[in-house]
Amino acid sequence: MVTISKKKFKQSFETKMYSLYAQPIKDATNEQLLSVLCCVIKDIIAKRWIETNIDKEKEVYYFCIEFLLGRQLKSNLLNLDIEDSIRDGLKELGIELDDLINAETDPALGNGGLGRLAACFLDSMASLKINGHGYGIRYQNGLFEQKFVNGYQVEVPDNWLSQGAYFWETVRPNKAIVVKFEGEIELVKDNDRLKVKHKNYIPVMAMPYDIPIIGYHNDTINTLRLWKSEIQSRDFGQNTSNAKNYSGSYEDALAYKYYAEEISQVLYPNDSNYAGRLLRLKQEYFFTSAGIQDIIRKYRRTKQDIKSLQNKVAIHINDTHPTLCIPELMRILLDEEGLSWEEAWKITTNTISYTNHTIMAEAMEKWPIDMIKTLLPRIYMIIEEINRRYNLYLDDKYNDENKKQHMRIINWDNVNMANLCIVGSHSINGVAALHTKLLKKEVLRDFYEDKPEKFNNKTNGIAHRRWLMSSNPELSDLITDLIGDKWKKDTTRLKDLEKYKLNTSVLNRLDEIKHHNKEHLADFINNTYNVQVNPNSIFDVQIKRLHAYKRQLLNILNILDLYHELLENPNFDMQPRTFIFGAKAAPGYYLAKCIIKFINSVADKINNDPRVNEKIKIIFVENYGVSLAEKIIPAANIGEQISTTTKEASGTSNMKLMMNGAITLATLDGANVEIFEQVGEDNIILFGLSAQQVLDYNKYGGYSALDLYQSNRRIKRVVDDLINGFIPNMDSEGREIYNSLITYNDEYFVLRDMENYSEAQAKINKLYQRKEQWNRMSLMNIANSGIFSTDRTISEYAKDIWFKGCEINEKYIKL
Ligand code: T68
Repeated sequence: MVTISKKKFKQSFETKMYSLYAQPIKDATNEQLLSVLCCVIKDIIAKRWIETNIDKEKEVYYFCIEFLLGRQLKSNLLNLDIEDSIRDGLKELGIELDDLINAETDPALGNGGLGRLAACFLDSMASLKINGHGYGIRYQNGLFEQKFVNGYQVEVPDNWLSQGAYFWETVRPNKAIVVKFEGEIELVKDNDRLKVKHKNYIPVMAMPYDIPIIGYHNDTINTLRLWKSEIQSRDFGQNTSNAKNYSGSYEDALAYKYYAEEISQVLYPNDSNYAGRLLRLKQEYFFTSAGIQDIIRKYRRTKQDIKSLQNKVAIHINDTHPTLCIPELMRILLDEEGLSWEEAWKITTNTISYTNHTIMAEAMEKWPIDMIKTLLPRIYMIIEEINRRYNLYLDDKYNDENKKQHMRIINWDNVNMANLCIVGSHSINGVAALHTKLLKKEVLRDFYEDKPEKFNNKTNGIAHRRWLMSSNPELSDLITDLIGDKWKKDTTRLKDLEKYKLNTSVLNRLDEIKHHNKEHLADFINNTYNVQVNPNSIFDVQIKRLHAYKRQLLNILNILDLYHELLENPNFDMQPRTFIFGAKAAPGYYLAKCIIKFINSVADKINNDPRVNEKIKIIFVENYGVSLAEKIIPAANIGEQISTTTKEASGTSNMKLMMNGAITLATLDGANVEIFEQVGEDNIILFGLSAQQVLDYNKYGGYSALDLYQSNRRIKRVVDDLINGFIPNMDSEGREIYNSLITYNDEYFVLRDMENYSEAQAKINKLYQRKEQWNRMSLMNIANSGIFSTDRTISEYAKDIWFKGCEINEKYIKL
């Protein structure tokens, strides 16, 4: 553990300010002050960062195409336990720490749940002293910035590097790696072996930018290594003699520069959807090849036998985007290490493990053969051989052609990436119990029946340090006052809070804290959007990507219904509510954008209608991301988790909200099922179709949205509002949504679940009026949220997957 005295800190700060900017502190901007502070912190941790990198034990490499880190300063100070001395030291220098915390950019290098999960995993790996590092892409432009113009989503490029640099990163040109694209493969005879020669390829330089990942109150500092693509302008001792000659004309040189730099230019703004574009495939190979080459280079320096790789290295593929780790590792073992196919395959499959994050068909990556063949000729040869051998296995074992076709890695002129992952890894996991069950029973049934021992569940989690300790300090302090601070390292101890469930003063204190957080959020909303919200109203929150299956539409249609009820009956019993939405839609996802416009238009109408706006307010925050989530979640009374059952693999905002004392309003989907199991039926509000009902409807039909619309007055009333001008300026968007519900028979069962949802909302209305009971439910949620820390998730990955069968596994079994 580091310590730094206030005096020493102030000296270092001043010295750094002079050496970096040659100016007195009083002249510096907040950005400059922040950069100086980051440098001072990096100096403090440098020695330990180096020491963590001297490998002693098996290391984990977590490959993910997105890392949604959020701001780092506050969480680094928390983990290093130096916030107080730094805050005081800065104050004496005339600087407010909070100003610097807010001056930090929020790197949006991810879309949503998947990228944020990866960031929470890094935090927990470091905090559990696992040598676990992340590999990803340093996108020049992260996820677009969302603006609303007349209620429409407009995307503005994100420029997170506008300050010139990201203060936490360290670039390491001496660790750059060449990644080879295109060209031709020649097999040359070398004695009695065939050697692979890759000719006329396009070399792209992968430049590593390292971000330290600091463990909580321990000495571990891991690394998130993000690669930036560049032209290969310098020789870093890597043999590129067979590269294509691109230095002919000026045009050629420019075209090459464009080719290389484009790769890490921008994050694809899709979630739960397959991009299918050549540039995306380039990104996937770019970071997997750089990462695998980096791992092998480091391993070679240990001078250990390559056949023992699996004892020292675990490689985790987060979703299918890093699938090419499999053929890339094979390529190195075969072509560079000279191993036989069988040896290489054994090492590869024993080293690699894979997590699936979705069962939705549109998210499943399938790359056309021709695309892979042209872009990655050697990699394609290896995939073809993996497929050929796997087909022999299938033909030997099964007769059912249909089944075999479904399991093949190459089918219908595509490479099926999930199939390649399943065949090439020793472990396949889903991200919540229900999701894993659906993988085994439905989507991946054939694979599961073939090799059941490979499949396992790892229910997601959240980093409680960021999502409770750092973002809700008042609640965190109350918990510590009540049960001591052991919960910070072992969140299952939160359970001890249950003994206060009948203690009125504790319940009141909880309520006060929630109220403070609501006041803070109300101030923020007032200052930012110029809308007054009432902190005494119920704060009802739905924050997640905008997707039809997540059913923001169900939420807003129910609000419209309440609006009608209030207009018809002004004495309608209703606790005032503030409905808070935060969501970005993929730029090409038209229906999702129509829903955004619809929510904004309904908000506009209701918020400006004095007949009801004491009772209902709707706030759609612009540009939802990690920093906004940190403000909203501590203030929430209700967390809306209302996806169509079977569609949400896990969800993670459900866990963040419950841990902050919100009551979950949910379908029994994803990890909601496990939240329900933890808190019991008295402390969660459930509604909607069961998983089996959804599966049955999908299989056998039997649902008619039109019938429901025609027979249910209230449903008809809100659906008609989409097209009858009741909500102004919604002509084409309203029609689009209407068609999705009626013409296309409501694929996500919005109308089917509507009545039940509205009953659940009415139940909440009643419950909230019994304040003590509500506060008790809130306490029970906090007390039972412990298992949703990523510390639990990561210790399960450690003992069941990464360190299974290893000596050091002992250490993780005890966690
Ligand atoms: C999410 N997936 C799941 N995908 O939807 C969510 N997809 O249920 C789960 O909790 C979370 O993963 C973590 O397991 C995503 O967030 C993406 O963001 C994504 C990005 C690129 C391509 C496809």
